[in-house]
Amino acid sequence: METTQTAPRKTLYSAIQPSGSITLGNYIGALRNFVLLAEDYDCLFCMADLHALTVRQEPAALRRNTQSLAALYIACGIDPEKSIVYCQSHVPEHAELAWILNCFTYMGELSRMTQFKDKSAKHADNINAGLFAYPSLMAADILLYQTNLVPVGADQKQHLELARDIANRLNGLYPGLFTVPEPYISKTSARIMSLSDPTRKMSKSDAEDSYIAVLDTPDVIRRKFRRAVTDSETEIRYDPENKPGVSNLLSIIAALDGITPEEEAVKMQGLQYGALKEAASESVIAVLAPIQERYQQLMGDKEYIQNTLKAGAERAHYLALKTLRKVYKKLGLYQL
Ligand code: ATP
Ligand code: LTN
Repeated sequence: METTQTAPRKTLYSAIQPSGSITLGNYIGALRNFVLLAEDYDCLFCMADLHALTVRQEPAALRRNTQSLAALYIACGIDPEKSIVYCQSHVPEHAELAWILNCFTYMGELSRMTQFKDKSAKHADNINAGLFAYPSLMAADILLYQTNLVPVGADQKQHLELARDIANRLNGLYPGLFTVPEPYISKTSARIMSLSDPTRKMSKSDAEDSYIAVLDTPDVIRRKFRRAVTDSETEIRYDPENKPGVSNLLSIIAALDGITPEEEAVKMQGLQYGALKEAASESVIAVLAPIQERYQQLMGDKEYIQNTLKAGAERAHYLALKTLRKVYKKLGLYQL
């Protein structure tokens, strides 16, 4: 008789901060890929609300953004029965392990992080210890679930490297404690740039006109693209160095078409910039329409969202507690 043995699936972990309206950059760079990854891996998708607190948040907005992000995860196609969708603050082990990891992370390492430098410059009046220790909380997120793979954008690579260093350091002292996570670099992940300054990445905590929100109406999307910064030439060419605005529009359309920006440039050759912007608007509107429809349905059923997050937190808590107990024991914390 034939026996079929299936290898255990690898664990994949990712998170998004509910720090504002989810942007087209978050969708193309993160959310969209999560759906495909969920087919091959055991996935946890987290709403990193504790991370969001490293920048001042308005309480009502933070609550609303967290609920909205949960609905968006599901509206984008993540199945919460298969993947674990949950909120970071609902699983207390994150903060507990973060403390432990803080005791094994050096000031020098944390001060080298470019996100810390960028965000300190942006929020000079609030350079708090949480912003500094952001990477050790992120390492805790990842290591709690003995994660194998972490899909990250270029902006998060340095943090993941640090998480690996911390895991290796602790494994050196206490063998077998953590799985050392690998970065998962998607072949199709594009970095989407700001519409008002295409040399900077599109970010949900910047001015509203600089980003397309996944929940923007078609009119707003058209208006934002019409105002997008391009250049004074007329030629459509993919050249991020010299033509960042036009290249960004090409990257957006290409990412949604599933081709390279260079191929997209060939398709769009001869068009005027106005027509290119219109093509970008229509592609984005078409992709977002079904997501927005599903989102509205989900937001109409708050009980479903709540129950889903409750079930997600329970599943996450079970796994997280297992790792935390092991850590406490190996480190010599007195167990009752
Ligand atoms: P904030 O502006 O609040 O710092 P953000 O918009 O940069 O947030 P994050 O919550 O830090 O978003 O990131 C969530 C995910 O989206 C990460 O995987 C990140 O790599 C990805 N991402 C964010 N912005 C972009 C972008 N412009 N292009 C592609 N991917 C992006
Ligand atoms: N810092 C991440 C969000 C995040 C994360 C994580 C990503 C928090 N915890 C764990 C991957 C794994 C960001 O994208 N800004």
